Amino acid sequence: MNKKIGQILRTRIGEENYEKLLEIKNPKLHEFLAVFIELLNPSKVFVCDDSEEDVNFIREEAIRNGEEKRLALKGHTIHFDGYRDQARDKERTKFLVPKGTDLGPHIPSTDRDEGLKEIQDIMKGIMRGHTLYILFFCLGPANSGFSIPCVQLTDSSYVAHSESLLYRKGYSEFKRSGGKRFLKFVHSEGDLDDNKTSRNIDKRRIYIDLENEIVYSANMQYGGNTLGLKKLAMRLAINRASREGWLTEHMFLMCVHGPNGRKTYFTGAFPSLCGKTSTSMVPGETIVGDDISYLRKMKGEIRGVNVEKGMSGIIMGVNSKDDPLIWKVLNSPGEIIFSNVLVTDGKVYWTGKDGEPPKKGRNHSGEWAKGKNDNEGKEVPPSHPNARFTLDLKLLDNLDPELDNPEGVKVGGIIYGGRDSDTWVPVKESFGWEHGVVTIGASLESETTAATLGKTGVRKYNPMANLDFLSIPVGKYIQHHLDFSRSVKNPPKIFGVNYFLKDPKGEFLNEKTDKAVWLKWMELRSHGEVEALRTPTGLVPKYEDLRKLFREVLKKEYTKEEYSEQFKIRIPESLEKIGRITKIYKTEVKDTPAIVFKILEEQSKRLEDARKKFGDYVPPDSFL
Ligand code: SPV
Ligand code: MN
Repeated sequence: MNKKIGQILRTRIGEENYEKLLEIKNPKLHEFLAVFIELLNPSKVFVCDDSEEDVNFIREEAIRNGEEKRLALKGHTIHFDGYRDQARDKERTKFLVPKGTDLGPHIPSTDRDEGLKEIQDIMKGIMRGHTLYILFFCLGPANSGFSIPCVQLTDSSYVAHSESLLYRKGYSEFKRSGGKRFLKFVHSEGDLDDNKTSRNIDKRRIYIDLENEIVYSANMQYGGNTLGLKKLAMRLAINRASREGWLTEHMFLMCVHGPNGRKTYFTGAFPSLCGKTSTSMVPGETIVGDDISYLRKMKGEIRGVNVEKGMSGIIMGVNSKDDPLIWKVLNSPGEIIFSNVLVTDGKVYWTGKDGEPPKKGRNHSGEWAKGKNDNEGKEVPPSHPNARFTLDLKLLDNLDPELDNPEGVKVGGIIYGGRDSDTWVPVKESFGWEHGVVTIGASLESETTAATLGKTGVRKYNPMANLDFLSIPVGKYIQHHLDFSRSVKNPPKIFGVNYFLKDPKGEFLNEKTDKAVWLKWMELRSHGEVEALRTPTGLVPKYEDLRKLFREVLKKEYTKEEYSEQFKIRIPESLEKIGRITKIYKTEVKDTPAIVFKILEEQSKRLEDARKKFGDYVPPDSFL
């Protein structure tokens, strides 16, 4: 170790912590730590290795500091984020870019030099009186072609505890490999108020320095803003992946079990609150991950891994009927952090849980009773719509055995889904890779819900459900997807799903449990074992195949009327959608690849032709 750096570390962190760092032979790491310890100026430092003893210390710290409180069931704890710190803070999240860099209007950025100065001023001395936890993790399975070592600095024991559930341990990986090209995350919750929530709201910032691969996050606690390895690392990894020819995606990874014990793995990208976690947890199938995947070309195949090893899922709406697997886990002892739900006498309640809501308790707004209004006169629900549960996947009975396979799993299909009340059919397959990338992935939209601020039912463009995290221009990202399957003999099929179709009265046309059937159909399609109907917008199931699957999977009679209504091709809405998407690519995405327009135009032409022949709304059987 460099002498000066060694001296700084030794005097600031104590002999025991220093010994732990000496085991890692990486001068860049030592320098990074010394620089930031001087900047943050914590009163204490704790270097966490992979031992159970150290992880337990973090767990206990969260209780001692009051950032988490124990609940009635063993292992369960509750954490509250500030009332205005309940979701990803898009406004204050920015990429730091050198002068003259243009990432386009969808990707917020600010001048790198100014941004660095601003955030370093905010973070100067921010940890006075706090303990700094230094944590090592590995994104993706350890010791594999997918692994990315990471170091997290944080003064929040809640953040540290959450990450110990969500990410693979990395201290041994750093010792083994030196942690070459590691990603760096620097977080401070800043001053806390009496409720243990961040006080200095005006100084909240998330600044992403792509050049040094450092993310700064200050004066906030909500996981999406603070858990460095989640969406902050994802932004860095998207950038790296685009330079190295692989993909970082906002995707679950799951196994769909086909006939005769066949296992087919699917990834799926959905914007928040569109059923991503619940799809990956469909009964009968097995889960590898519910949020972020890395995909790489290996041995002529596309292979994927779960970047994480835990789950931080939305709890709203989880009930015993629709989500039996997660329901059981949430109601059993085990290590689970609940956030922003209602707590009454040590028991938790969330919107949509079985049973009656309690009349009072404590939630993200403080003491709560039914009818409570916030400062703006808005009624405070018992739990926040974005309230979450965080756990290690090993708590799940349906965990797939391939989670830690260093070579990942072969991806047999890719699914995109959004919240769409009137256009897409419940499930369809693209004509091929490019058609899928353009008309499904890059055309993804989702309607806003009551869970997000602003008007409901507004369609938001969200290519690959990844718009919030893109660290390269949108056109470049799409080109990268188009190129990705080159040199792969049988690339995964691309599917689009829509769980949110409504009838004219506004009632959903499908049950939540129907997705189990769509998954089985996609599994069969990915092996060419059922036929499909060729419509202008893609390949859709045949009635007989779905009828059989509904009987087998859900023991339900699926009628021809339901099928015809759900799978009719809605030509006016489909054309309007192409119009909206084309406009965005023409006016807002300067670097749109030309093939995007070509494929969208061809789709319009097919729809126009079908309209001439069959009218506006075309039952699927017309395409027999
Ligand atoms: C999402 O919003 O997509 C999440 C939760 O998975 S967060 O950690 O906020 O990103
Ligand atoms: Mn997510």
